[in-house]
Amino acid sequence: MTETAHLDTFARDNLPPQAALPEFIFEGPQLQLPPRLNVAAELLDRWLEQGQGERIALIGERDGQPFSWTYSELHARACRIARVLVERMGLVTGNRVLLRGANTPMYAACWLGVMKAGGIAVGSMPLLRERELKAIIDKAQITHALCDARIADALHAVRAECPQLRAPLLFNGDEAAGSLEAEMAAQPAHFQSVDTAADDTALIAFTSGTTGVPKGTMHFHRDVIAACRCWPVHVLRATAADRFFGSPPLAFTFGLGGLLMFPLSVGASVVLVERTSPEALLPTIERHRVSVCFTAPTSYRMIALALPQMSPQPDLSSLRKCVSAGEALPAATRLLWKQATGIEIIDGIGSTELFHIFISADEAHSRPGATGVPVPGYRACILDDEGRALPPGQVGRLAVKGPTGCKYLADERQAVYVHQGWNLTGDAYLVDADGYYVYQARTDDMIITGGYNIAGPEIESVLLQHPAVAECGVVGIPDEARGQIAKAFVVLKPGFKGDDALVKTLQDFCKQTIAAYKYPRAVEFRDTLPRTETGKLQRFRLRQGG
Ligand code: 3UK
Repeated sequence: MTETAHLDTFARDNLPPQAALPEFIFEGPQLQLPPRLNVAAELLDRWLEQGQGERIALIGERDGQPFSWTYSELHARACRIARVLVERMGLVTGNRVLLRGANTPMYAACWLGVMKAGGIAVGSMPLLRERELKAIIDKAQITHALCDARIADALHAVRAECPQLRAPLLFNGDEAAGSLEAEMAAQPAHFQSVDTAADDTALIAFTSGTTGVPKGTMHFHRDVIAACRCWPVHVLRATAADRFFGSPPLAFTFGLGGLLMFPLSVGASVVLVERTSPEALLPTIERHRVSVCFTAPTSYRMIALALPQMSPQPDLSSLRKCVSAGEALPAATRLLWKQATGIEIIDGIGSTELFHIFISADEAHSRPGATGVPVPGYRACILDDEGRALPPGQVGRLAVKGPTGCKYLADERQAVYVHQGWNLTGDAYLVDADGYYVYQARTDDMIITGGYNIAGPEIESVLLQHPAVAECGVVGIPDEARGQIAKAFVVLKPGFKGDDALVKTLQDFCKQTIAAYKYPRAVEFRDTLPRTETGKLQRFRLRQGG
């Protein structure tokens, strides 16, 4: 390890012990990184030094009116925020700064300001309530907070119980005295980015874990830069002329990479607006001539189903790349999107622990039903329960290593994610004869029925091909005779009636397409399915019947 630039050594003190870390590999000239590195210097300051400051960096909307900031303007704001943090809020390097807000240019400026000042950014999902917020503040020992004024309630409510947390500054509000913007106006617009070590922690991202205490994943400055040089360079291949947009929150590493780090790394522009529901995506793509879109599979499906009925048809001629991650992309959804827009989706599996996508395929190499192949820079294999590599065609645990990897903040569960140098993502996969990785299910979501293993998503991908099905989720529920049976929760398209006859039709449809033992023995119709803020189906809630 190089000498830390952090005066506050909390992050370094709470890294997993050396023996519990995954193996890191840095293959190829792109991944030979210098010992001192600052994300903001690399992704922001560099463009000004190269005379590119007048390019558009961020586009936002306020009261329905679009506005944009150039790289110079974004830089000036990040510098002022860094100054406010250091001079007005007493930040020392290595302090943790909570960031709260939906996707807006100010949130992005705050994130970059924290990097410049050598702080550690801790994003938090906007919808978190008091209890969840307090768990994060306690776990990461957060000292500072910058919060969107419109969602400050939960933070205010927990402040009294968080002794180390200083008074937060609020942004995107009325900009009155005491707001972050008012404080910024009183500071000069230059701030030399702190000369952080490549292995100083830049951010702590909390997993959207469904049970227990949330896990904080630590990422160094070098992790972010390494991620920018793997998937974006080899698979996405965007250019400075691209305009990015999508739904994942910047508090989620899928969004932080896809909608901030990756576009800045190529000098492109990003649209950061708050409304990112499926209905809101198309108008924004049209209005801002978006060329690269990031969202979850369910969002692509809902848009593709709605598109043919729209009149007039939206102008999507600017769109050229569509990225899907967060959960498996069913073949039926890939096909629907292609039919609706002509675009082949770029699927990729990533995780909070590895920062971003590590298995993927570009639009020319995609295969329906498969995620793709390891992204250059990463290696992957399939292991059995004893940690032995499995041959092609056999289902086992997905294991990955590369320049990034799991580093939980003071957490015993490090030993669950990392085994013998490999990151175990918790996914059951197989590799086909051509080396493509095919998702099966989360390892703890495999359904075991009458001695057979069934992956819920396989049944889902069949049901999604039926004309009556809008959305569905298949989970195992307890059954006296078989241990478990597969139960399908189905949302129907408008005009279809969920009756016994349709249950039978759907079951027969499954039996015709996949092995008969896999058909869902129970089918229930629902108006909606439970999903997380990032579009993931909450299977545990379906299993609980809720
Ligand atoms: C699942 C996928 C099949 C898989 C993420 C891109 O989702 C992200 O991070 P999380 O920590 O969840 C990780 C888990 O989600 N998953 C994600 N993408 C796919 N399963 N196909 C996919 N394409 O179970 C994985 O282990 O919330 C995704 C970039 C950054 C991210 N943090």
